[in-house]
Amino acid sequence: FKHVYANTKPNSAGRKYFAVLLDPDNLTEASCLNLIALSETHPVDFFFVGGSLVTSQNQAAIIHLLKAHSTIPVILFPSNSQHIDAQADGILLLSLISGRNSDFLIGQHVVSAPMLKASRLEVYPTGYMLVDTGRQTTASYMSGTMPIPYDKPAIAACTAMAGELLGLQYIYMDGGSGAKKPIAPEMIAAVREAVDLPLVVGGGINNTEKAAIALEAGADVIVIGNHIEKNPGFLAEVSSLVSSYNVTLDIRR
Ligand code: 1GP
Repeated sequence: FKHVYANTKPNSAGRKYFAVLLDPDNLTEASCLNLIALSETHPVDFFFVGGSLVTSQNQAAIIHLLKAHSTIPVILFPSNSQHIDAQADGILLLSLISGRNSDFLIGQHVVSAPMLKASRLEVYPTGYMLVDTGRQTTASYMSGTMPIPYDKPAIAACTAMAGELLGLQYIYMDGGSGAKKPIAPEMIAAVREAVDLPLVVGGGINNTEKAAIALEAGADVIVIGNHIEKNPGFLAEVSSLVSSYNVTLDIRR
């Protein structure tokens, strides 16, 4: 994931990336192996593992499967410090900068710091911004924070700027898993314009048109979970879309 930082800074004309979000609660060994097999023929850049509320004990087994059967980097997307797992390659160290809950801004990080220092996990300091996409999401409820209003791109831009000034190295804009609609392209573009950091965008992307809109607006990494769980073939469609952007980029070079 560090090469995302290297390849996308300082503008959005860089390579695009595709991350598949695997929620341990919604996966079986068979469905996970199926996604791994699909990712052999349809490139995926990263597997993100986690969710805002993980109730099963599956996470370690899922990561084990991924590491045993795939070379795609496995990156933790943790809801709290309990979900740190040293089998993974890296971790999005999320500071929930859209919220005002100190536990998710710094508290969980204090608890995690010694574990992270002692592990070999690569740490990606990420400004995490929840955006209101029409209904309360698990992430917003569980974190006890108010998401950024859907039609307020300036708030999103200022929040991202503050994250950048504080030294965070990635911005993740999330409409929440299974969001009714994705984040508005105007907001993605405003954040893109405001900061030089790699921009990760996810939540509610359930067709290639929505994926293309997010990429066009300035997302460097798109994250898709829900719709791939329901329809694994969508992985192939998004993979082709992202590859087509990168082929065009290679031709331009
Ligand atoms: C949620 O950004 C991710 O945290 C992905 O959302 O599950 O809606 O694709 P979906």
